[in-house]
Amino acid sequence: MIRKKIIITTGILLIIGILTIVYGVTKGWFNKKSKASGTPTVLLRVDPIPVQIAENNTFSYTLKANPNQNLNIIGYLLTINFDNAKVQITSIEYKTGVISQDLGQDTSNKDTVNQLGKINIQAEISTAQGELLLQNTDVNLVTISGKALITGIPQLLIDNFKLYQINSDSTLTEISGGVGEFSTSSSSSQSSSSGSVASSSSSSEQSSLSSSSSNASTSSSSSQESVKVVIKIKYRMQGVLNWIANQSALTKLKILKNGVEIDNDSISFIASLSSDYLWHGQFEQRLVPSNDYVFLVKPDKHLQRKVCSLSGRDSSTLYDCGENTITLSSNTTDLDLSGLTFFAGDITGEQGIADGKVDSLDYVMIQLIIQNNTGKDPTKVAKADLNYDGIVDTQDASLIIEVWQKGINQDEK
Ligand SMILES: [Ca+2]
Ligand SMILES: [Ca+2]
Repeated sequence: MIRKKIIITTGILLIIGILTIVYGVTKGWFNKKSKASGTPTVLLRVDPIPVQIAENNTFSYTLKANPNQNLNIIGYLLTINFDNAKVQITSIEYKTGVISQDLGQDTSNKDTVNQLGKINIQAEISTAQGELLLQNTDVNLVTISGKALITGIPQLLIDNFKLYQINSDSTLTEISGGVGEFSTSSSSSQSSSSGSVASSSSSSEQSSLSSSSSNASTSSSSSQESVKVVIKIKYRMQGVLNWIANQSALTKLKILKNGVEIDNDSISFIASLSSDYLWHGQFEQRLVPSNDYVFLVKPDKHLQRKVCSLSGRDSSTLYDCGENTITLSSNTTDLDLSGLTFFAGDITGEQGIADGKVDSLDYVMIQLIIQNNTGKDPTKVAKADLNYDGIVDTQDASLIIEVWQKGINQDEK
């Protein structure tokens, strides 16, 4: 009798226990950790950034993944498309995991790969517990080597990048990778890859309006005296289609005279958004009157543009000044750049600051803000609200895509 009671009691407790676990799983009790850390995102990039390769020369690129949080993966896949009339692949080595037999392709499939102009990468981790990718740390996935059949920049386009995470309850989560630099280069055959040229912005942000050009003026004053020039500037930012009062943007400026930067100190001024949707600002500088000036203007969060005339110009492509220069002679000069669009999106870079390129790092930063639902956080707005409407959202992300589609993704110099 007592034994029977114990069995029944144990049975009931067991059922309650199982029900509790089932309920807990459906309520996500055991999943709190991953919820709290936000949506996992993985950025894929190529190292080094492709540059021009001479005919018959070889190249070797490693695909590096960088997750925004620790991930325990059991596999990944991606597709790489290339122009088989321009490059041939000689080896495909898996650096993380091993090839999934009959699904992925490696060096043994290079004939098929070269025939089709397409590589299917599919890897699995051999251990059941998966492989840990550390937060904000590069991990090498695959190294692709090949040969250029004609001189040019090897264009390898990544598509369909996914990783598979194994969770603590043994379920799997599919994680889509961030937009890689490969795919950004697909939209701009000439300009993007050269975005690898380092553009170290060597500047103190707050040198403001003051005229600190004494070096330049004294050194050149032997031929001509410098005068104080006030330059009033107005310009347009991509995507700013609404007027919100009191919007301001730090704008950096470099002045070139006869192709040489006149001052080591960078100039910056604050531009304000007016109801004409143009940004207005002004600065003053001591300059020698001359006809060979060129300005480099870089508004906050935007790409730098090269300005070679006092009036605006069409802005659909990167600009070559040719022989054009600006003549500065009077004390007040209007620089009307309303015909020129400043392209949005340079908000970060590998060092965490704007780096003169609009690439996947900038895009991913915006996506993370959206995913973490922090688009109204004032620090995020200051950092990443590209269209100055007071929130970081998909419109800001779209502006970056738009820039890529135009094939413009770097500072003009
Ligand atoms: Ca950038
Ligand atoms: Ca916005």
